[in-house]
Amino acid sequence: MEYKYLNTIYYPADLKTLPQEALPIVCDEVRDFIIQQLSQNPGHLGSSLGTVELTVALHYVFDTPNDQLVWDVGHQAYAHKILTGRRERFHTNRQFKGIAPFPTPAESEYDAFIAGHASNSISAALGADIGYRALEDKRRRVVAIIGDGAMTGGLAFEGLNNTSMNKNNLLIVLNDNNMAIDPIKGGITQYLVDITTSRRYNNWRWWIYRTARKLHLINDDNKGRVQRFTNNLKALLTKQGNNIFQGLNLRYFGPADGHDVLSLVRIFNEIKDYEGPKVLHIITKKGKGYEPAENDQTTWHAPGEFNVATGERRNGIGKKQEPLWQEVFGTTLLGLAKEDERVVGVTPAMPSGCSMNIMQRELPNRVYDVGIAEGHAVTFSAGMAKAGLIPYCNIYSSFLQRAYDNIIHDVALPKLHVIFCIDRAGIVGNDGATHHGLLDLAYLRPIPNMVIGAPMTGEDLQQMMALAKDYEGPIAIRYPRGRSQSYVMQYPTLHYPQPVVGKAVCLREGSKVAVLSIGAIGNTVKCAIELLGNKADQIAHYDMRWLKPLDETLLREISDKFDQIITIEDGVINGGLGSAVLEWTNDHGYHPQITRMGVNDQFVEHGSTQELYQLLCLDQESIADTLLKCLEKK
Ligand SMILES: Cc1ncc(C[n+]2csc(CCOP(=O)(O)OP(=O)(O)O)c2C)c(N)n1
Repeated sequence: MEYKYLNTIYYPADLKTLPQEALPIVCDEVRDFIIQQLSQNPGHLGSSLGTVELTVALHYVFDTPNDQLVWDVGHQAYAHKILTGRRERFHTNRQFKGIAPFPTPAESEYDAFIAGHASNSISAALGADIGYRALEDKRRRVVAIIGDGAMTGGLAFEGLNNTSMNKNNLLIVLNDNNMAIDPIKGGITQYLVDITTSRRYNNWRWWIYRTARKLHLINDDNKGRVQRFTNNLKALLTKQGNNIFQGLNLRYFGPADGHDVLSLVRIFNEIKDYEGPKVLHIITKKGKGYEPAENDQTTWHAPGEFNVATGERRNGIGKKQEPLWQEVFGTTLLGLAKEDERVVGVTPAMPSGCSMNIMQRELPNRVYDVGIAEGHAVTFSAGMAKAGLIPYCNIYSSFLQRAYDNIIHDVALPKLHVIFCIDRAGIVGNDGATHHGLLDLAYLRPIPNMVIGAPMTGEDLQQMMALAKDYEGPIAIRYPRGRSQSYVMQYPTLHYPQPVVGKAVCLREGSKVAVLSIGAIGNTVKCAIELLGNKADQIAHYDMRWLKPLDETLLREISDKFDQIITIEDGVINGGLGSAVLEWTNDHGYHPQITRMGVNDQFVEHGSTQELYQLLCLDQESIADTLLKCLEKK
């Protein structure tokens, strides 16, 4: 595309050479560029369209990368990438070996922190600000940019609290579009809607502050008192009490129009060198500048490919396909909830992502969207279980990491009946390292009282969810992103009983090597075995179904019969199924040769799931190769 200004901008230094009057045009061009690019190479559209003016103004005013921009959830940072040396490679965004989906310091010095999981920006930015001050590098400014959705996370509040306790110059930009992925409800959101401010007040306050400084009436000791005084002045002028930020002794500016780039430039120029912590509250619109995205913000958070002119999405909609795993979860949960009034759903801000919105539509009072608050979601579920409800708490595998101690302390130790439905387990694809769900099997296994299951098919998921309802105690069911497979039923020798906790299933008898898989990767194993032709008879395949408790009876049979065992899992091999089988055989005096297949000790990059499984040697062909090699062993 021919753009008057954008084609000449490679880095913020180029942007800074332009006159201010050019900035609105630059914003239009960046916005158009994002829309055109994402129509062909899918990504997070709505949030990034909402931050175009903010990003242009930040890079125009601040001295990046010396000054640090800390983005919270980097899905809003596409304009930032485009203006910081990655415009010409932006068509590779999220692709295998292309530029990373989220800000990544290893990729660019302009990316201050990893930003895939919400609500970390204030803490990280505060630490950096204090660090630079401590190291006498006071010229560096640090800005945290956080959305109102991310602001519902407890970590953000911990950061705010600490910001008010420390000497720092942090600037927090609160990007308020009144949306997360789904509409946000809750006290904080309503509160932000209610905040108003007067320009007159801010001018007054600045004047008082400067005059008082000159007259030496303000020093570091009494600054807090002066701030409280000016806050009270605001209360008088605006007929409103202190807002939460002011209550925390943070200077509050706004709300400002987050789509008026010139006024953002003016405000940043004015406040960037104010001493002390400060919050600029801006109002933006998710999907700004592209009508379909403005009108249906949830769908257009990450719409897939689309036709720019018509707004038609090309997501295979209308094609008959296997249901998504999340849809199996959503419909099953609704069915269970209709049968049993104790069943409730809990989600930390992902009702559409995990398909709990299926139940939300029919039984809205039985679904609790608690905000981006995984730890709270878990402890809240514990409380519900204590009272006798049966909470199905659905959290993506990688986000559940945020709630580790809540699982241990609040659910497992008191042995409460919380059912964890762990979506996006395994490789998730283009969202990359921050979002892969590769650790859950390993991090849940050591927790006492925890039961861990992984269905191989959609039917298995349904059965496990139903079984979990009547199981007393914590139980986790993990399943992947994407479409569920149902072809396990094609096994000729299949004897497939109703699931029982801790009972594995023999999918195929074999004479020489036993393959033990867990979860949906068992489907790939099945195809790999079929690739072996007449050698397939030598391979036995077991779907372990439960990582904990392990099916010890079956393990004994397998260990008695085979001296070669292969374990395969869609997660790290440190601590998962392979480790469990190794430990069990060792502890019970068996010494088979065990080949553990899974993800080695590494963070996995981004790319399509197919590319990544190949990279990890967990695709059909690689698994078939490993099987062949094992068969060739004496
Ligand atoms: C810890 C964590 N939980 C959930 C998510 C999934 N997630 C990604 S973006 C998002 C909404 C963020 O809302 P907001 O901060 O307001 O940004 P917006 O998308 O509105 O620009 C959610 C819930 C996440 N990235 N991290």
